[in-house]
Amino acid sequence: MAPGANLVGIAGGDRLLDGVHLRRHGRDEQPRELPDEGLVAVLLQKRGCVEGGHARIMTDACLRELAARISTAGRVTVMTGAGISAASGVPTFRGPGGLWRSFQPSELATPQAFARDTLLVWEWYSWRREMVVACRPNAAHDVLARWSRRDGVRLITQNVDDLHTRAGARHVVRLHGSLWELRCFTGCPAGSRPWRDERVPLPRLPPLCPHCGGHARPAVVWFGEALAHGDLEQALAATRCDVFLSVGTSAVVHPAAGLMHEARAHGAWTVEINPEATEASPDVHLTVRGLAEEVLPAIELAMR
Ligand code: BV8
Repeated sequence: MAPGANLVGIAGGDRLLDGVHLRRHGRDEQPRELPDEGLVAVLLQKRGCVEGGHARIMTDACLRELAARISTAGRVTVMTGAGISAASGVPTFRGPGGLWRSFQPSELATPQAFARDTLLVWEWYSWRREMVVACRPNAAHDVLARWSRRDGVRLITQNVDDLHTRAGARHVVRLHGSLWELRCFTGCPAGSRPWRDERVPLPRLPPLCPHCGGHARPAVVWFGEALAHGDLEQALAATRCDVFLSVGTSAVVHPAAGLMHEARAHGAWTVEINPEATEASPDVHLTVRGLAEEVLPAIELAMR
């Protein structure tokens, strides 16, 4: 790779994300083949040590530094969004073919939309269940499942696909609920506790509450609805950490998008892993422009 060339590369072949001059302090840094991992070239923008937007390729040294910070930290919190499930085949919300592309969130993911057209909303959730049931956790889910077994590691997700849990992750805080759980829409006492129903397709749409016979709804958090108190409490407690990793989220939806800022305010070193810039990019200490399913295994490898 010629010095000065524009590069943005990610393992598994180069893909031009954005052109960045490679020269830094006059020294060129070249990526090195990692055994069986192909070329891992992660563009690293390190706040405060990059001049004029110059970036450098994540060399082994940088990867090891990032890995060292994570392995030596007593408390590591990871928050994930739809991007972590992209490699599993689950469409993101705002990306190409994204869930929100053809529908406005407010059109479907709100209690008003459900009351207005219950069947339409259930057809949408049923479609998402049919899509997700055919997906498998990917390498990024697997790395976080292993990390979740370590003391001091907290895993928070905005995703409702339960792929973290299917990968074997422990203590996952599911901020926005689960596609695989239902609860009573009319709010009958017995039906207010979510029950799991993984049948695909559901025998009847809209499904009914087994307690009162009223309509059942997906046990997800819709826009305009409060997060479950316990989940938000756990998430806020997890912002008291040494390293906060934000993986695969556009950082647009609140209160989830506020957690990174909370963590930074508590003194955490904050890292974003995302192939694209997000609302959070200007505020994190470290941005790794890469795909979760490539970057997380590379970090884990460097932690060995
Ligand atoms: C509430 C469940 C109040 C349902 C979801 C402050 C400021 C502005 C607005 C608000 C605010 N506070 C509240 C609001 C309103 C609203 C909100 O945030 N609106 C946004 C749109 C501006 N928030 C709410 O309504 C929340 N509730 O505030 O209640 C309240 C309080 C008390 C009492 C009563 C009421 C509830 C929000 C939860 C909504 N439910 N999901 C369902 O899924 O059907 S949100 C849903 O969308 C997801 O769960 C997720 O949170 C969000 C999508 O975001 P991402 O996951 O980040 O996905 P996205 O596609 O955007 O980005 C993917 C990223 O991955 C991209 O950056 C891409 O580059 C990257 N990527 C792609 N491939 C990869 C990758 N990264 C790594 N590797 C790859 N391979």
